Amino acid sequence: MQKPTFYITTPIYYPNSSPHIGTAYTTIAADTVSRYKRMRGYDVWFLTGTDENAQKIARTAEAKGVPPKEYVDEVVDKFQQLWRLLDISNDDFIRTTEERHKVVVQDIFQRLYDQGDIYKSEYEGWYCTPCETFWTENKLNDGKCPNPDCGREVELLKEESYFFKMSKYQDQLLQHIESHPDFIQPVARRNEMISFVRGGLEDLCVSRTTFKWGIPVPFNPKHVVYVWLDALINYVSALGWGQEDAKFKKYWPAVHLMGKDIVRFHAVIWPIILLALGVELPRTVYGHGWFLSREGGKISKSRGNVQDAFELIRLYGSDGIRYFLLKEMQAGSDGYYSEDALVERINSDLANDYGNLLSRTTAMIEKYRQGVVPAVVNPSPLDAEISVLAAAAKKEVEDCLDRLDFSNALVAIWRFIGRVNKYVDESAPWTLAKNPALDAQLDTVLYTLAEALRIVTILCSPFMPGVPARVWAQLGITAQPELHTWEAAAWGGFGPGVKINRGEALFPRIEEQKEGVAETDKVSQTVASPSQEAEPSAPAEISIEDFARLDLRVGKIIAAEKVEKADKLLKLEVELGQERRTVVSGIAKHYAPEELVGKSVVLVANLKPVKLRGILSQGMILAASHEGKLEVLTVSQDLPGGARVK
Ligand code: ME8
Repeated sequence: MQKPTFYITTPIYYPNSSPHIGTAYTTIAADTVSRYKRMRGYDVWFLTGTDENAQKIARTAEAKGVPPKEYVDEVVDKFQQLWRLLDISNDDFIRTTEERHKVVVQDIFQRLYDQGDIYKSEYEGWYCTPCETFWTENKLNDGKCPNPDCGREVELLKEESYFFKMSKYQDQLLQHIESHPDFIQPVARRNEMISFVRGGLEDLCVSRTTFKWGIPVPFNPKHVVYVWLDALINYVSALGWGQEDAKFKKYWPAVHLMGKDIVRFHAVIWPIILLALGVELPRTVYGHGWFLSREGGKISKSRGNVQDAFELIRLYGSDGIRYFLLKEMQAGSDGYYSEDALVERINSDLANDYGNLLSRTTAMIEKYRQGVVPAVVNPSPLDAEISVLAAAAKKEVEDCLDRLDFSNALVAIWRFIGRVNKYVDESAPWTLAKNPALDAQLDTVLYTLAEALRIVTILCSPFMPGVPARVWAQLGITAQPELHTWEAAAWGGFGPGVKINRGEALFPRIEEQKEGVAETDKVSQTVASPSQEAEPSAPAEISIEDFARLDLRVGKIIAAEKVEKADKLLKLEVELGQERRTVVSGIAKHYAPEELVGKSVVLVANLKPVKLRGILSQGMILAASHEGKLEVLTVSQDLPGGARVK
């Protein structure tokens, strides 16, 4: 039987600066739906890409003194790298500088012109280059861009332009919006759009003549196509519309996901282009809220409040970031981003609630049943309740994801996890284990825990794709993919007799040092501290296996600086082969930062990360100390960063 199809898109982002948490949110959200739909048996097409023919890109490139294409190639590469690091499973990545896109844009422009929907006239009015938007005088706010997130200077344009007859299709669009309640979501955006269209549409200027960067109008190459007309077409050009269009026939219509800032383009201009072409309208235009910073304001490059997304992934991992963003943005509202809130969520929801449930469960199965999942003999009403709640959680996740409500889907999963953690305490397996007469009861509890974890992990997999494989390994079911599918998230799938493999913490806690801890204590976490020099009482003997648990590596110090308001601490950037780490080290009294740069030191690379003065320190460099002197251990420059020290 043919699978049902599902086509989902993100906006194509402007590659005028590196991607950030805000841009990552939409892509992660689209990825989560894609993964979920695939698990539900859909044939999914997930498209993302970059919007390259913007005037602002030409200007940025010019300011940098590089040709625009060269400039975008470099930034697009960053987008693609970031999506890989975030486990984004897009099926295609369209760049509007590609030939396959250009031919469709030109074809559509020509068709609209030939049928009289595009006409030549003159544009006189204002233009906001950062927003790539035309504004009439009466819309301006104190002579500036009226977009509440922009407010920047606008430029006066007076040039020959082609116009698109938006007004002609206004009533048809309104009728469509009103008769299709799912077309624009959530409902607040739908209402905004209805009143916007009712207010009357003006014809749209769709070409520019004052610069060359862009797609030439096919019948008048003095003009380039207006970047928004060009950009919106990506959703069909990527499917080969009007060309080899089997893909278009298969997947169209789309679900378009985006931030609320650009709903108007997708819910008004884009459908009118499609109406004019006689193409079916998108299934849904969904406008989510913005990520705001705690200090206020949308997270955006222009506000200078973005954090390097690569750095965040390196520190906290893709799954933690995905979880945080999806949980924090409630459907229909804005979300707040702060690094402290991110760490808090990772520690409480992921490390404590989920990770701890796995480690408790595997520890007890190991301790009480030699690592073998027991069979259920006689479930109690409490066990039965857990199985009913698992089914309810699954249903709720499905309902939420069907309406793109990621946050509440996660709330439903975590409500279930919370209940299971409480069940452990209520059923007190450690007490049952003391009484052989209660063996069967203990078996049931242990089985219930393993099964609950299996189901939780299936439900989490669209949100955090890096997690399941690690849980399957610990539960001993890696080689049973039939137990990982969405349908398999039904109670009782876990066969008894499976041997588990207890492993590392699923989400290591990120330690934040509390204020008030003596500086020396902090320092002792990162380097042998001179203040702790007194010969320790002879350390206990360790085995070679114990020693092998240390991951010692050569690290090249590539940057060093003082940590503000901490006279003993230096912040070091250390290179370990492909990887870079930040290490906070208590050696500021012994080394000036510049003395360290270029040294190859020895790093304990698998030390649990710890936050010092708000900086996450990932490892400890070794140093020897004696009578107030301290020297970091160095190795010769011939050894590459990352080399093992044994
Ligand atoms: O608008 N919170 O590209 P863009 C949430 N090229 N989402 C955010 C965000 C934030 N703080 N900041 C950005 C464009 N986004 C056009 C699109 S589509 C045919 C052309 C996300 O690079 C959100 O999805 O400015 C927003 O709509 C998009 O990035 C804007 O990306």
